[in-house]
Amino acid sequence: MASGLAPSRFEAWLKSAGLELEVRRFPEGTRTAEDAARAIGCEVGQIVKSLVFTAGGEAVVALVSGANRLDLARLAALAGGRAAKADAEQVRSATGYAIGGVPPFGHARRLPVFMDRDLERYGVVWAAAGRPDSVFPITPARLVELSGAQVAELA
Ligand code: 5CA
Repeated sequence: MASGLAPSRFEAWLKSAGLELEVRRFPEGTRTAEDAARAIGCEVGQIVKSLVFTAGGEAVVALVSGANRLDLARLAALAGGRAAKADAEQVRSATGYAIGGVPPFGHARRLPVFMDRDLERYGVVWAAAGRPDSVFPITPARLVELSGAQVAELA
């Protein structure tokens, strides 16, 4: 838990799930991958973008390296249906979190998750922790395990 501050909803969820992941808050903000990398002092490629799309009428999550642009056609092929970016309201209803703070797991509903294989290049990556000023470090292997992600070429 971030020191001196009440735990966020995502931190409370981590605790209830028995997961000991360290959430770090950066007052300067971690809203975008670039913001997060600057605040943390890591490579932008180490930032996990948790992007929500609809494919075949269903919400899906793509965990993409901050250095990459997602290839919609690749995601569509994996998810089985035409893929389109979810709007802010769809993101909130599917994940329970607002754009800029969407975590890679712990969503409001169980969603299919796909992970960019380029994230596996790093020993540690950083993902959003429910708020636009909060992130947590995790190994790619643990990220796959906890999100149930299918690892794929997404860039
Ligand atoms: N906290 C950071 C780093 S972990 C973060 O959440 N980055 S992110 O990339 O996962 O979330 C921002 C993404 O939300 C943008 O890359 C963009 O794809 C998406 N986004 C931003 N504005 C909108 C919008 N109005 N509608 C739909 N998606 C949006």
